Amino acid sequence: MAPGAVLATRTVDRPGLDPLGYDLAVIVPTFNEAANVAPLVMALDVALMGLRYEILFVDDWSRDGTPERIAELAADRADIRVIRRFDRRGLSSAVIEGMMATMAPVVAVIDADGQHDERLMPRLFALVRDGSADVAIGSRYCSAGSTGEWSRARVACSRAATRLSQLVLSAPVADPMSGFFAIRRDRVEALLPRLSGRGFKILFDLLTSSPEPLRAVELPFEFRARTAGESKLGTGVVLDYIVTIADRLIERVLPPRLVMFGGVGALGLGVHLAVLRGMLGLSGAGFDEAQTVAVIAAIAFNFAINNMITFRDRRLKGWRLLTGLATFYTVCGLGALANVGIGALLFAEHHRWWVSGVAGALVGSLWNFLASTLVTWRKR
Ligand SMILES: Nc1nc2c(ncn2[C@@H]2O[C@H](COP(=O)(O)OP(=O)(O)O)[C@@H](O)[C@H]2O)c(=O)[nH]1
Ligand SMILES: [Mg+2]
Repeated sequence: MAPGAVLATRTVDRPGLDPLGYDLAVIVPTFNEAANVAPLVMALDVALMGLRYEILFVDDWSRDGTPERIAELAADRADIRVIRRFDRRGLSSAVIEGMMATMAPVVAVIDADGQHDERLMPRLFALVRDGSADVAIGSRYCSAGSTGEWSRARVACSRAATRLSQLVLSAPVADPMSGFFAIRRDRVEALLPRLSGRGFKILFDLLTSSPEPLRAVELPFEFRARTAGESKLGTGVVLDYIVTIADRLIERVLPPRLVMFGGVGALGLGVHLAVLRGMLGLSGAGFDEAQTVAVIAAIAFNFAINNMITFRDRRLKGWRLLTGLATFYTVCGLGALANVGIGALLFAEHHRWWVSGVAGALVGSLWNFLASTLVTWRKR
């Protein structure tokens, strides 16, 4: 055998095994789909014949009898389950919670309303199981795909959204908004801390949160009309989608840690003012003393919150808290000097007072962020 052949077999990376023996978990998010769940289960049973699969509904407290219908279906079957969530809505988070509640190596998502062609699912599943793809997508736009009986306006909207999404996708995907796909569970698990979990486009969330592009394969299918019930996606969802894209764009330009550090700094300013006000009002202290105490308190506050949130993955504990606080005071002290220095320099060059002030503060804050990342919360 050629050496290359050995290497090839060794590098095929397949998803693992489920201790319960399922190959596939089908996640079905539901909200008021009472009339649709039984036909869906029937259709899945036909389409997936020969596979070991479980069907996992995630219902957000439907009041139309959906969970009761599911309970009837599940009465004599261990492979049908329902997770019920109270007082929460959200397609993405429902799907994520469903994926986390199974040990099957491959998870697939499908609408409850019959719009997705379940006959495609065995092929989506096979692509992922064989290691040919990390995620296999049932796509509404590929050459032979179709949008069925969608209204014209909705098709236009959906196309525009897809085009917009290409801005933040690392690899081109024709239908990144699809709600019909199969994915390796271990990939989802690795991405969990990065998912926004907000909104309704879980596939988009997964694709854009992966540092290395997921290997995606798309198969076209004809998007059918809803069987019963009504669509839950209204204008709120569009807004949500725009926020999600903006989120990802900002994240690409500004590291999330820097944004968080800035946010904590803004809170710290609030602490500073509160302490200053308190000192001046209560103890009748002079301004200089009050200001000094306020600075000390605000820096300690920033340290504590940054340690808890911004740098939670490098959190300092025990005696390191003390040395960390000491280095943070030093860093912020130098930052303040830089702040004053830059401000004075610009002001001396006849820049406006507020331009000088803002520039000083920006440089000082940036210094604080960089220096504390490298010193106080350095990687160990
Ligand atoms: N658990 C849960 N499911 C939802 C929610 N919103 C929609 N769904 C389900 O997600 C699937 C897609 O929603 P649908 O209204 O059909 O969206 P459309 O196909 O884009 O019109 C359906 O199975 C819905 O029942 C939600 O907030 N929570
Ligand atoms: Mg639908």
